[in-house]
Amino acid sequence: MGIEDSLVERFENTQIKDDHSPPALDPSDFCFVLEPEFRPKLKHNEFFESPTEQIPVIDLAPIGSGDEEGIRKVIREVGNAAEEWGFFQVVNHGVPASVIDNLEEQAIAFFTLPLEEKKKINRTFEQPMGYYNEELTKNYRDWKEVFDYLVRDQCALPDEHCTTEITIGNQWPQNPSSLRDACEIYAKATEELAFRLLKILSQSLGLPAEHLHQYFEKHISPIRLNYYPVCPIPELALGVSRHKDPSAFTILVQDEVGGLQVRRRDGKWIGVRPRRDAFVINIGAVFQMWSNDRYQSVEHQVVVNENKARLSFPFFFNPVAATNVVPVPELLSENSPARYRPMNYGYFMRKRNDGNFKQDGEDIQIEHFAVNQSS
Ligand SMILES: O=C(O)CCC(=O)C(=O)O
Repeated sequence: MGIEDSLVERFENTQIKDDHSPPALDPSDFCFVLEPEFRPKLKHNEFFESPTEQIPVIDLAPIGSGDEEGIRKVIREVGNAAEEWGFFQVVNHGVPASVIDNLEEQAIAFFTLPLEEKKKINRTFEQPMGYYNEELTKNYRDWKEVFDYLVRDQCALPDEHCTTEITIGNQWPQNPSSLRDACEIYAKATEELAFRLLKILSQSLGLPAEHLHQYFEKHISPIRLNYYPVCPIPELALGVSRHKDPSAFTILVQDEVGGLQVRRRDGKWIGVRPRRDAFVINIGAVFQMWSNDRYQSVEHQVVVNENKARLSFPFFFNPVAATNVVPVPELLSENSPARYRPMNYGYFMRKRNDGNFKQDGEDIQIEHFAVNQSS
């Protein structure tokens, strides 16, 4: 039996246990199979125990408590984690567990619907919000299904040629009818957390708490419901291939299955142990530029498994499209000159979104805007 026959057989066996009909993902077309160098080294449930092999967990309880010393400690811890890891978890974050549980329940009800039903709100190039099961990361098909929606219901983005602005909005499914409510309640709660974190991150750089708020008045942040079905070939495919986020930062909640992996500075992959009471926060491209590389946007990926589907909900906190992202002038000096040229955020996002649909080369990265790089 050749590798192709063996993959098809493993896939068909998995489908007997799974309820999808027709399947939303089918590896027999090989678009999921990664080159050996990109295949996962660790399983979804393999974690290291030592503190240098776990991203930091930060308790946000002092924020809003009036405990000045406690607040300073949180700001220090966040700054250190953003510098050392680009990733950390937060507990006592203020988002009620019931809001997350309710969204999980509705997301499962949606993703376990027949494919034709989900495709009624299929995402397209022109309508980037809705359901999608064909996303590419770094030119490979991801073993995942997604539902994307905007936190603010509508936003303005440059068109395909970056010549005019277009307005995009949300698409909601009729079935399950309560998904929209669950999504909107989750968006409101996590948006508040995003603004709290924005203040902490600004202060951790020595800036006034609300220094960066001006870029988020009409922010263009989407939330994604990720559903990773059981996968017959978890050692050959990934739920999401290695990538860095184009956001300012990302706030993610994951269920108990595990699968998120982060690349440490020395190149070693580390599994992020799921915690029901925590959000995972990671620095994105925009904060890396604002901080002039003090904070790192770090590669991460998602490993899938043969036994249990997984859910995660990232909130990509994105500034308004018209933002010209540059290293914050207050953080620059003669010894620390700007490492980046101005980058129009709408242009950057448009180019990144194009990469989700096309299989033709590298995604745009902030390195394209590095000083001394040709554009
Ligand atoms: O599912 C996860 O834990 C991470 C998801 C992710 O990196 C993404 O959706 O960009």
